[in-house]
Amino acid sequence: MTPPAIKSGETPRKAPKAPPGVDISTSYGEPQGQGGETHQIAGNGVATLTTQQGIPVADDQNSLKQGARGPTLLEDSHFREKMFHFDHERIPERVVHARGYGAHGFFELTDSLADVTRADVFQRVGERVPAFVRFSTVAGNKGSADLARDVRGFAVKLYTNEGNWDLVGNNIPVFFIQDAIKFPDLIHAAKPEPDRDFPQAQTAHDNFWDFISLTPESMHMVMWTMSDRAIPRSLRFMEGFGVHTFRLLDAEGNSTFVKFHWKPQLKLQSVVWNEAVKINGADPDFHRRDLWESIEGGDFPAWDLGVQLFDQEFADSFDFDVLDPTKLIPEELVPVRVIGRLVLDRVVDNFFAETEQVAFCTQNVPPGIDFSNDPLLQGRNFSYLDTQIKRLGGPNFTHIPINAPRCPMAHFQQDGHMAMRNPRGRVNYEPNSWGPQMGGPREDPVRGFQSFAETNPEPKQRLRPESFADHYSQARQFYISQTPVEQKHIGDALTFELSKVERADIRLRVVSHLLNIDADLAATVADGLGADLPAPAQAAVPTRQDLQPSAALSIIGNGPQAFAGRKLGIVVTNGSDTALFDALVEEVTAAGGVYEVIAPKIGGVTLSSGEALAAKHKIDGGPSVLFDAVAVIPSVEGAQMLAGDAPTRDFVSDAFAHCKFIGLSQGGKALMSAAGLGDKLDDGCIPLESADDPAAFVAALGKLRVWDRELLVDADAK
Ligand code: HDD
Repeated sequence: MTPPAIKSGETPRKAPKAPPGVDISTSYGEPQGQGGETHQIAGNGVATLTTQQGIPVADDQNSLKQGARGPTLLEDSHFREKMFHFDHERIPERVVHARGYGAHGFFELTDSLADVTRADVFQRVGERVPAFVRFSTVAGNKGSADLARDVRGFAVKLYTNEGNWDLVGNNIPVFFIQDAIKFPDLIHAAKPEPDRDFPQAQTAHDNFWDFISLTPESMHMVMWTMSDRAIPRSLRFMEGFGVHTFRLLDAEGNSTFVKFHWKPQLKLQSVVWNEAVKINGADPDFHRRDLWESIEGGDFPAWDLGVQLFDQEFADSFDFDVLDPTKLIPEELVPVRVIGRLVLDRVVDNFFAETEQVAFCTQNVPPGIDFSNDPLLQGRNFSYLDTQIKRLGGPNFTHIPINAPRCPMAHFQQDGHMAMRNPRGRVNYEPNSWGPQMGGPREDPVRGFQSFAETNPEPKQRLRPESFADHYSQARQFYISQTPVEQKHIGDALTFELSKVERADIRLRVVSHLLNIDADLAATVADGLGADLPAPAQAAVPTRQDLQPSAALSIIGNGPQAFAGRKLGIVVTNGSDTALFDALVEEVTAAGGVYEVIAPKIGGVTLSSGEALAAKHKIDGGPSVLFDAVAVIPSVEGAQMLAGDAPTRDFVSDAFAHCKFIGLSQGGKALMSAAGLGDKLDDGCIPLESADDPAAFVAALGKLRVWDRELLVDADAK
C-alpha cells in the first residue's frame, strides 16, 4: 500500500541539478587542464576514487601498515597525498570582505551607451555577457555572522568580449575616507583590537569610534552605516554602487563622467537591529542561505544597472568635488538612467573554487571605461592586484577558471607558480621578427585600451584639495532624507554602538560631530548615552542648511508594494484548519512569496482534515526573525499546549516587536494573550479564521512592516 501523501512544509523547490555524488568532475565550469575531465568509470557506472595523480584507490578507509597493528608506512602515497593536501587547504582569508557569497549570472544591455562610450559591453541592446557577483561583509572574519552591522560588498565581474570588467562596489554610495593612504588605519581600527582579538565583526568598540571621531570626513558614511542600510534583509534587496566617479570614453577619446548604480528589482528592505542580533544566533548564514535558496528555487535575483552621466561643466558647477568619494550626486540633480540588468541564475558548483578564489581588481576595466583622479580609486588600483598575488599565491591567479577572461587572450607573460596557460610557440618577447603568424600578438592602437588624455599642470604634493573640505553637509542631507522611523533607527544605532565604547571622551567626540549634522540627532544620542551635550566639533566648512532631502536615500520610501520574493512563516499544530492553510499557501504563492511551516515537532502535524503536513522547522529552530511576516494558526487545543512554551511566546512577541504583519487564528490570538499582547493587537494583526481570510492578509503583506507600532513598542519598553 502506498503511504498517504504528505503536504510540503515549505514552498516546493526545483529538483537539484544532479544527484549528489555524481559527476564530480565538472565542477569548475571549464576543463581542468589537459585531460582533466576524464574519470575512470567502473562497470556499475560509478566514478572510481583516484589520487590527484589519477591512480585508482583500492582502500580509502585504512592507511598502509606493517601488519594490522603495526606502524604506518611512509610508502603509503595515497595517505600522504591526502594529508598533505588537507594540511594546505586553507589560504589566507581576504584582509577585508573575508566573508562573502557569490553566484553566477549575466548582464544584459537594455539601452545602448554607444553615443558616449566605445566599451563593447555597452554597444548592442539585448546582448548578454556572463557575470559573477560576490557579496560580502567587510569587518568580520570568514566565519562571522551574516547580519553584522556593516557595509556590504557588491563586487561584480563581467566577462566582456574585450576583457574582464570588475566593478568592485559596496551597498553604500560613499566611503569613510578620501585618500587610500588612510585605508590600513581605517581597517585596523574597525577590525578586532590587536591585543585582545575582539570584538568580532563589530564596529561597536573604542578603536573604531576613536578613529572615526578623529576623521570628520567619515561622517557622511557613518550616517549610512548607522542606518538600516547596514542590516539588509537580503542580499537581493539591497542596492550596489560603484562609488567613485569613473569616465566613459568614446572612440575619439571624449570623456563623460559616470557613476554606476545597481537597483534591486525586488526593491529595498532591511531588518531592524533587535532582529539582526537574533538572526545572527538563529541562522548565522541567513544571507547566503537566502541567496542560495532563491536561485535554486528559480526566483532569480535581478538588479537594474543605472548610470548617472555628467560632463565637466556639471562637475565644475556641482556643490562638491566629484572626485571626493565621501560625496554622492543626488539623483534629483543627475537622474539615474537604467541601461541594463544583472540576473543571478546559477549558484556556484564549489564555494572555494569560485567564491573564495575569485579575484576582483578595480583596475580591470575594458577599453571605453577609464578612471577618474579620485584618490581612493587611484590607491585601490594598486592594492587589489597586490592582495590577489598574496592571497592566491602568485601571479597566475588569472589562470583559475573563475578569474580567466572568456574572450581570447594573447600575451607573453609566462611561468611562475601554477602556470597552466603558458603561451605556445617559440617566441615569448616583443618586438620580434618572426612575422605576423609566428610572431604572436601585437598591439592594436585602435582597439586597445586608451587612457583619457588629461593635462595636469599642478605641482607634486601631499595635499587634500579645498574642495574636499565639507564633511557634514551631505551627512545632514542623508539624515533629513530619512522617514521618522529611519531617523529613530540611526539614533538608536549610534546610541547602541557608543554605549559599547569604554572611553567617555570618545563617545562625546562623536556627539560633537553629530551636532554639525543635526541638533535633534545629537541631543537624542547624548540623552541615550546619559551625557550632557558637548560643544560642536570645529568644522572646516560650516554645514549647509539648504540641501534638500533626496527621496532616493530612504529605504522605506523605496520598499516593495508586494510580497514577491519574501517569506511567510506559518505556525501550525495538530488540528490546524486544512482549508485555511491551503488558502494561505495559495495566496502567498500567487503573490510571488514563499512559505515555511513551523510546528511543535519536526515530524510535522496532522491537519483538521487528517492530512499530514511536513514541517520545515521546530519552533525553537525557526523563530519569527527568519520571516518577513508570520501566520500563527494553531488549533485552539494546540495553542493551549503551546501557551507555556517560551520559544512560542518569543515567536509571537518578537514578530510583534519587529512590526511584522501577523495573521491570527483563534488559537493564534490565544498565543498573543499568553505573550502578554492580547490587548495590544493592532491593524497589523489580521484575523485568519477561515479560508476567506488569507486574501486580505496577503494583500496587506506588501507593506512588509507596521511601522506605526514601533513607537508604541519602544514606549512600552521604557
Ligand atoms: Fe576594497 C576587497 C569594495 C576601498 C582594498 N573591497 C574589497 C571587496 C569589495 C571592496 C566589494 C571584496 C571583493 C571580493 O568580493 O572579493 N573597497 C571597496 C569599496 C571601496 C573600497 C567600494 C571604496 C569605495 N579597498 C578600498 C581601499 C583599499 C581597498 C581604499 C586600499 C587602498 N579591498 C581592498 C583589498 C581587498 C578589498 C585589500 C581585500 C580582498 C581583495 O581586495 O580582494 O585589496
